[in-house]
Amino acid sequence: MIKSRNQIFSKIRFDWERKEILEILNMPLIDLMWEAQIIHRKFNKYKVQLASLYSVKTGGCQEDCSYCSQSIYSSSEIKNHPQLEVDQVLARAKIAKNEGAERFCMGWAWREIRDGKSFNSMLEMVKGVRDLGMEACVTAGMLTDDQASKLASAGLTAYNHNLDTSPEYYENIITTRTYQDRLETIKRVRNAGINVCCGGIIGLGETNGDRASLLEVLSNMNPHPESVPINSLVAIEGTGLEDNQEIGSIEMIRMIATARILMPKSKIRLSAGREKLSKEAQILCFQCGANSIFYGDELLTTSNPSFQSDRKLLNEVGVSFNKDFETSEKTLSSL
Ligand code: SAM
Ligand code: DTB
Ligand code: SF4
Repeated sequence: MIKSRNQIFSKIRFDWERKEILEILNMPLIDLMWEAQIIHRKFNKYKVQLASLYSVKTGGCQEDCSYCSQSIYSSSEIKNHPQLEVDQVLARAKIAKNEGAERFCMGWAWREIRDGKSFNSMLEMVKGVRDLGMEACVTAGMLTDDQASKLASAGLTAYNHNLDTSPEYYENIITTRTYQDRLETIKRVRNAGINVCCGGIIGLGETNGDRASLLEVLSNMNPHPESVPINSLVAIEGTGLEDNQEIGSIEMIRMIATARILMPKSKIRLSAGREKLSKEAQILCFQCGANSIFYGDELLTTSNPSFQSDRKLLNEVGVSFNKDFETSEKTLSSL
């Protein structure tokens, strides 16, 4: 039986059970949103963090993640490129900052980080982003303790490594790297003193039970990940999941609200798939706990709402966000 509201709200917990999570996920929507809102108002202000994403190394990845256009197993037509130069990445970070982004997230289509020239450049990028006064996040696959410690010394704010789905459903999606590998990577990041950014994707063909199971793993991490990206599948042509059925916006709202209840203080990031959500659905996500978005016209290989339309939306919603931007003369596509 689901616990009373007071029990749910009384403290931050790290012992959530799958059964109770599933009950929360399946609550009448109107009650679920109310519960999530109370928690959100209690633990957080209505401020949305704007995080811009940039693909520093695109395509040619050896992993077989079946949703991903950057995997060598996909036939997606994307613009592959080797690692970009440090200056080009920092120029882009500056533009993102001028547009109001507080965090700059850099992505590498790698299975794991390898020592050498590319890693040294990654460290320079992290330092450069921090020198701009922004938070820096990297997502580049698995890493060693030594690499994590070097990233921490360079000033890295957060490392993104998603679990993607439940332990049970995982092998239907990825076979080249185990769930345990992912958990160990996250532990290394945590041990190095870097904030953990870890979430997943809905729309992979998983059940509600799998969603509860993913949330169980995340919410039993102590401390909770500082950021929890909730992506909905962008079904990209050429990937193994290109024909997956689109998920309904209410499923996204349920996932966000449940994540907010389980992890009251984490940044719950309404991530990939926002282009498919109506303005109203996004507003409901903010209302029940989403307090971060990917901000900028591009994700990694797919598009995202424009800076302008997001600023308009956030102003309409009345949540606070970093308004300290100068609209850049330069367009991002000119880079
Ligand atoms: N290669 C690194 C890794 O896998 O950790 C970093 C980049 S990878 C693209 C980061 C995350 O983006 C994935 O773990 C997945 O959760 C998300 N992602 C990738 N493609 C996606 C898609 N088509 N739809 C939704 N989320 C996606
Ligand atoms: C995350 O959870 N979502 C972002 C980021 N972390 C790296 C990536 C979304 C990728 C969407 C598909 C694409 O653009 O290729
Ligand atoms: Fe590679 Fe990351 Fe894409 Fe998986 S999600 S194929 S690890 S880039």
